[in-house]
Amino acid sequence: MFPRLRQLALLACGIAAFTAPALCNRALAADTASGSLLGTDGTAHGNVHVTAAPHGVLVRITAQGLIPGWHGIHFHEKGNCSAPKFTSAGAHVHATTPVVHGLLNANANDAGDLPNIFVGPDGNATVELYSTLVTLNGTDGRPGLLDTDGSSLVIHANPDDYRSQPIGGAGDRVACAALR
Ligand SMILES: [Cu+2]
Repeated sequence: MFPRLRQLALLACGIAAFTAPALCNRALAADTASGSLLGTDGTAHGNVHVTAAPHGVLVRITAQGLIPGWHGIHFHEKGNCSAPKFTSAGAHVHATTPVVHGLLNANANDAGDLPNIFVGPDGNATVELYSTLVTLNGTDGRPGLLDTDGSSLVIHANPDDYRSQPIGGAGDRVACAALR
């Protein structure tokens, strides 16, 4: 929501809180989140925007300066992208354990799973993706990206094979965006 609209929603909620609390909760929940993609040496690599959809989230990634080729990406469970290896971002977003990874795995329950992105010869990638495995605010019993410790989007060095455990062979974490 644009800041001005959000301000108006907050004002309207102040007035309507007694009559329509459900509507107010809806208006107050964030409907977008974003973060800057950082490399392990702190280099800026673009940004990530997440928009709440009725049954999941839309993700737009605009990345530069990456190594060309396919890269696995996932939602990780903490909104903390600290150098040098982004282990601070934690494991993948998940609702239940043990976590079984892989978009092509029949037993998967890994809510952080996302399709690979392709970085062109110029080092750029511009993609829009959709996931129904998470929500922005934890609705429908699915993990919320904006929970108390936040979340991040991590780009890995290698493609995700969508099957092997625990991260599809995607390798090192090469870029990370803390979402807020
Ligand atoms: Cu990952």
